[in-house]
Amino acid sequence: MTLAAEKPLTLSGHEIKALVDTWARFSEAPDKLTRVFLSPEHKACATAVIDAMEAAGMTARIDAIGNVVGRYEAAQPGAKTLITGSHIDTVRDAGAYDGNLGVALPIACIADLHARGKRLPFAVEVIAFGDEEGVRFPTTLSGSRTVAGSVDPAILALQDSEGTTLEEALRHFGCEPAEIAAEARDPKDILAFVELHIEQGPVLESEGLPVGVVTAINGASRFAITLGGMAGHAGTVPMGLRQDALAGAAAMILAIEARGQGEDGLVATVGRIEAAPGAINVIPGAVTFTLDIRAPADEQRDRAVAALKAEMTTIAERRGLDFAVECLYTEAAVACDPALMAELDQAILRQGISPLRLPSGAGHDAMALASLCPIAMIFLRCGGGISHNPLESITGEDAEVGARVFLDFLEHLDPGSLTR
Ligand code: HGY
Ligand code: MN
Ligand code: MN
Repeated sequence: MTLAAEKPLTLSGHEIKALVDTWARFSEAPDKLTRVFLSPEHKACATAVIDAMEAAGMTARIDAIGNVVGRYEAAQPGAKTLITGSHIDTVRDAGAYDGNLGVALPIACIADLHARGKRLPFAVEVIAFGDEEGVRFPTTLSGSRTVAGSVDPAILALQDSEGTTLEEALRHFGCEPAEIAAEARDPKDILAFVELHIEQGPVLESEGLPVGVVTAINGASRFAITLGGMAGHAGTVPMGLRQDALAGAAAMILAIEARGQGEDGLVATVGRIEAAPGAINVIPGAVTFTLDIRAPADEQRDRAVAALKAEMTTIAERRGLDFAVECLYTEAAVACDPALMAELDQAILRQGISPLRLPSGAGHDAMALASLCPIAMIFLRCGGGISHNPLESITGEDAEVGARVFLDFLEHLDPGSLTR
C-alpha cells in the first residue's frame, strides 16, 4: 500500500502504522524481521519507501551509500533544507517501528502538505538511512555520517561474516562508492536535523504521554574482544591445567555486568559470543565476544572502558589466555539544540499535550548529524518500552499525535529563529 496522494492524507495514524507494517515484510526470514544494510530486503524496502515518497509529492533517489533521499522543495528556490528521517535497517528479529516509523511519519506529513498544495519557507529532505544498527558490517551510522561528511572511507574495506566488503556490497546494491564524498551536505545549506523515533524505553508510557522531547543522546562504544586459550580433550585435561577461553570469557562478562550494575547511568552489554571449535567434548580454545557500553557523559564511559580493559587483562593473565580488544565504533554523547527543543515543546503544547523532556539511552542517526547542524528528536511512546524485539509496538492513535506534532512543528518553524 502506498500513501494515496490523490486522497489527501488525513494524518491517519493508522495509515502511518499500516505503512510501516507493510515495510516489515521486507526481511531475510519469513517469520521474523531482519533487514541488514545493502541486503536484497533493504533494496526492496528502499523501493517501497521511494514509492511512498513519490506518492507524497516528493522526488526520491537512492544515494551513493544506499540511503533513500526524498525531497520536498521549498516555496522559494535557494531556501535552506530541514532534514528529517531515520533508519530502515533493523537488528536481528527486530520490531517493526525502530527507525522505520521515523521515515513513514514525516512522509505522511509531507503528503498532507502536498495534498493542500502547501510549500514551506525551507525544503524538507526525508532520509531513510541504511546503516544505523551496524549489524552486517563492523561499523555503523555510515549513511548518516555520509550525509554529515564525516564517514571514514576506510569502511569500504570492512567485511561482513561472508567476507563481502562494504564496497562490493555497495556496487551490488547499485551504488558507486566513488560518489560517497559528494553526498556530504554543506552546513550552510542545512537548517537542522529532526528525527522522530520510538522511545524504546518505558518513560512516556509510565507518564501516560504519547510523545516527548529528547534532551540528549548517550554516547556509545562498541568493542570486539578476542581470547586465545588451548583447545583440549574435555575428559583428560585436569581443571587446573586448562586455558579455557570460554570460561575466561564468562569471568569477563560477569565483571562487565557488575561494572554496569555498580554505576548510575552506565550500561554495558555483551550481545554476541562465539566459541571455537564449538564441540561438546572440546575445551574452547578461542572466543570472540562483543561489548556495547554507554553513558550520558563521555568521561564516565571512557573511565569505565579503561577499568574494564584492566580487569579483563588481569583475568586473561591469571588464566593464561591471549587477550585483544578492538574498538569497532565510538560516538560521543550529543546534546539536542535548545531552540529546536523549544519549538517542539510549543508544537506539543498546541496539541494540548504537556511536553516532557527525556534523554535517549539508545543511539540514533541524529548523533552523526550533530556535526553538520543543530539536532532534535521527538520520542513516540512504544508498548511496554519494548524494542529490539518483535513485541515492539505502537498505536495508530499515538502515530497520529506524532504526525500532528511534527506537521505543526514544520508549519510553525521560522527558519530565522534557529541559531548556528
Ligand atoms: O544500539 C542502538 O542504540 C541503536 O538501536 N542502534
Ligand atoms: Mn535500534
Ligand atoms: Mn533506531
